[in-house]
Amino acid sequence: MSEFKLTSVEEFEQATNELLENGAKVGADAWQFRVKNQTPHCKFGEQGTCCRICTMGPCRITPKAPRGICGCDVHGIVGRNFLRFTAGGSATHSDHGREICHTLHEADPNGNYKVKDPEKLIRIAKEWGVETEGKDIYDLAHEMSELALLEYGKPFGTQRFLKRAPQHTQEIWEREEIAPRAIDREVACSLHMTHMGCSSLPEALVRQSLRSGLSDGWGGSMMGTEFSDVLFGTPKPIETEANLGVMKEDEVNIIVHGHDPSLSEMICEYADDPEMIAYAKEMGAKGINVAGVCCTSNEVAMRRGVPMAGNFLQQENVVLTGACEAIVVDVQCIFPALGPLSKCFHTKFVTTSPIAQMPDAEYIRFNAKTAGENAKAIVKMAIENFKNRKPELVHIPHMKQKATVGYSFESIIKTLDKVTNSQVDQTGTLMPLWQCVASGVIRGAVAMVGCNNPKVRPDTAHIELMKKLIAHDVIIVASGCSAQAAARAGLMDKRAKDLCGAGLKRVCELADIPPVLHMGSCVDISRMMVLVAELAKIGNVNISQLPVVGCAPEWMSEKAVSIGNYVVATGIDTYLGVEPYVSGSTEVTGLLTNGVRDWVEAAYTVEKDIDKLGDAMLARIEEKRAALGV
Ligand code: BF8
Ligand code: SF4
Repeated sequence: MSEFKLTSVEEFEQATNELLENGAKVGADAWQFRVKNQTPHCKFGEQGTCCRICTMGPCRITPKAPRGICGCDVHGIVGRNFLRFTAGGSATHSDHGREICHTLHEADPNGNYKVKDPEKLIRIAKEWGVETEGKDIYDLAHEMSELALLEYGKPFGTQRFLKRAPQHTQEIWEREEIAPRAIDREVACSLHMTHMGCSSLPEALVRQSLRSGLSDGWGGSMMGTEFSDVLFGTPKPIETEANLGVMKEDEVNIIVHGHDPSLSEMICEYADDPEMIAYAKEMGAKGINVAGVCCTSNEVAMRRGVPMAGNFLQQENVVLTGACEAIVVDVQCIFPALGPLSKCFHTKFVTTSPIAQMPDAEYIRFNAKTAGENAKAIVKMAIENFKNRKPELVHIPHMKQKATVGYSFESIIKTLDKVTNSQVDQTGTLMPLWQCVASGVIRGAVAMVGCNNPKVRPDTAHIELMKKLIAHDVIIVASGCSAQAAARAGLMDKRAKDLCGAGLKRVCELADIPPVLHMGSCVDISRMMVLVAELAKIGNVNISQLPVVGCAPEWMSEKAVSIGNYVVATGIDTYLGVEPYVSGSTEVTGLLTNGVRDWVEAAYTVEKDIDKLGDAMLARIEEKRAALGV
């Protein structure tokens, strides 16, 4: 086995620079250039102090003009903007979850989508009090999908999955009136509250932000994760590779990008089809290579071992290799830049969802009923495009790392079963993990999540923080683009255990795991919620007492704010490396970084200095340990 070495951010950047040079030959634009045109950013926007929710405005708050025309002050304006930002994220994740529920409704033993994890379906049905005995699994799937879809619009009650939380957490949610009702209702209510002439009280706006976030994390996202597992299989540890070097010079490269696995799963099926492979060979390629970008990549990596080409700020890079026959997208985090960029090369930019339609794309509308033929048409289009490659423009940076991914909650439990050495039977529980934490062998855990953002040197914050944390015996669970940064650097290679402190290293050896566990896409942060809930129950403590924190050091999207809100509202302190647009209001900032602690036992910390951010997390973990007396 070759010697193990992490790939450095400098090496990432070197590869990117070469690709930008490649792009320059054909006049390609890239985010690196557009950032220059957009900085400095608008101060009102940055601070959240511009209101444009009615046409008496836009109103901008300055010392000379402290109120909008309607009389709203800066705290109301900033609070409303923050709530709208959250609602955008909550709607997005949850609508993805809804699509999955609709796909479940289409599940058919002879159709495009099957039930791959019937046990999980039965488990959730029992949890929801649905009769399972003697029922055909597909009838049950349809019944469950209808119940799940009702979670979006039911007139009464709160989210079914809230019952998964410890009693104490549920009581907080009730007491603070933030237990989310129907998912769509929380989004609509947020828009209603922020309409001209409704709420301008920061407390009310921040409270609804938490509630709307919770409707995502313990509602829409959880639905997305759970029913994706039912349809496509619950992830198990699997080997894969990450970084642009996974693209292949002599094969048809199809890049899947976006979030909804209903599309990417089908593309993978057809890319494996012998008929398609034979066709690719006929067209002069050695085979078909599917690789992913963003969360879709996480989905198919976790379930199929499909390699991860890159994360958010690498999406243009895959086209700049000149070796991408098709980049196939569904929804979210897709740069509209891919349209014009693909025109500089031979690449087909294929949009598939009415939710994400863009100029300069080939639109092949994808839906559950016609998924098979749609996917086949897309794969065929990519194959036929192979001959259009311009060899002089092909440049694939030969840089990749091995990664073990697929750590769903269920597979973490199974992994722990292998290492249980106690006299008492702990099979199927988190007791071994709790014992590692309580004894101090592992000091704590950090959930590393979120995006890239040009405001942070891409991937540095993710990678440097992870290196620092594991060296201090803090285990990492990662998702989204953070997980991909880790994989590309090599932190999901089991050999990265050598970078850990002695305690975590021992745990990695015993359990045969890497120190950074890939838990999936951003909707899969719901898996992390289940993990902390169960850990708190087994340790007989409150979630807020666990030496666990969340961190999004390079976040950019509305979804990330929705996530932050539900993580905080679940009782987990959350550390951000990029400022949300709230600095214009001392009241909103004060609530988010401190005041909400009185409601939900956790709050935000914002720190742009990465080293200090890491120190703050380590200090918090040690504080929690001391308070617990462990
Ligand atoms: O949902 S981490 S850049 S890809 S928003 Fe987007 Fe951010 Fe990546 Fe997935 Ni999540
Ligand atoms: Fe201005 Fe008030 Fe209208 Fe906002 S709601 S744009 S602050 S008048």
